[in-house]
Amino acid sequence: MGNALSSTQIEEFQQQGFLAGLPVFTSAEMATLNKDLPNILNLLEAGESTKEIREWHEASRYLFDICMDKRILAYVEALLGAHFYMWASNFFIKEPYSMETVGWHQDGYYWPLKPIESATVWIAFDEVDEENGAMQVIPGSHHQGMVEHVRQESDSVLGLEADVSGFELSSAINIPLKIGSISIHDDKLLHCSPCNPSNRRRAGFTIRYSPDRVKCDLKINPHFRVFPARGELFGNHPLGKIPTQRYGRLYREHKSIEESGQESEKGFWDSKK
Ligand SMILES: O=C(O)CCC(=O)C(=O)O
Repeated sequence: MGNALSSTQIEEFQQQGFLAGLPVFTSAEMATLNKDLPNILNLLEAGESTKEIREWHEASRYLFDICMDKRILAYVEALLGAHFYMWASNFFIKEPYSMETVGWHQDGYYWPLKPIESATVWIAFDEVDEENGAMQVIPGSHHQGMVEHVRQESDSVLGLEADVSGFELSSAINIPLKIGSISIHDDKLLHCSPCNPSNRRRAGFTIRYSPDRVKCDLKINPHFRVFPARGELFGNHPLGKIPTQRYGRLYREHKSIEESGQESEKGFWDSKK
């Protein structure tokens, strides 16, 4: 099949570590997705936040179909190659006036995956801009490899944040997105997002994809399940089951390296650098 991205766009991704503003869902499709979203949000129980909506594509066809949208997979194929799988998804929803932030981090630091060669698609469920807490990135930072992450006291929803002292933060840029469009970022790219002081919601849905050669340490994350996206998988990964119900949820302890308690196992972190 034809390449969904031009060679200039592929080169830009390799040099900058991200691409932004790629169109996917029409405004009519987004209207339907947003109309149906409460069916997912209503599955949260008292005291749970939208951060809990992780890997629910395994239980909800509504989310699974978004993750496997052919237009998205075509973009990802152009960047990750012919053989890759989808394995994670979650919402980053900042309600109006939310003070929550996402601290500087590299996704690859959190995941028990090697080699560090995965990509994240961020779908704008709303118009996203500087005013309502768009994601920020340091272009080209993925070339520096993995940086140390440390525990910080802050409003960040993440426990660990990257030590960005070696980076020029003034070079960070915002990633505004039109509703229904996506950005794609490399798992070594430094990124973050500020709070949302505006009166508009800022909702993004992220999906993580990895080339077949990327393997998960199942001792750290025994819940890891992959869904073949394009090409063939030879990596002997545990396969997920396509959900049959339209709206469903998981009750599951999350297992990033940090959440699994492996943070104290310096060996794993060091071997990721
Ligand atoms: O949406 C955000 O604010 C942060 C997203 C993020 O950190 C990610 O997609 O890895």
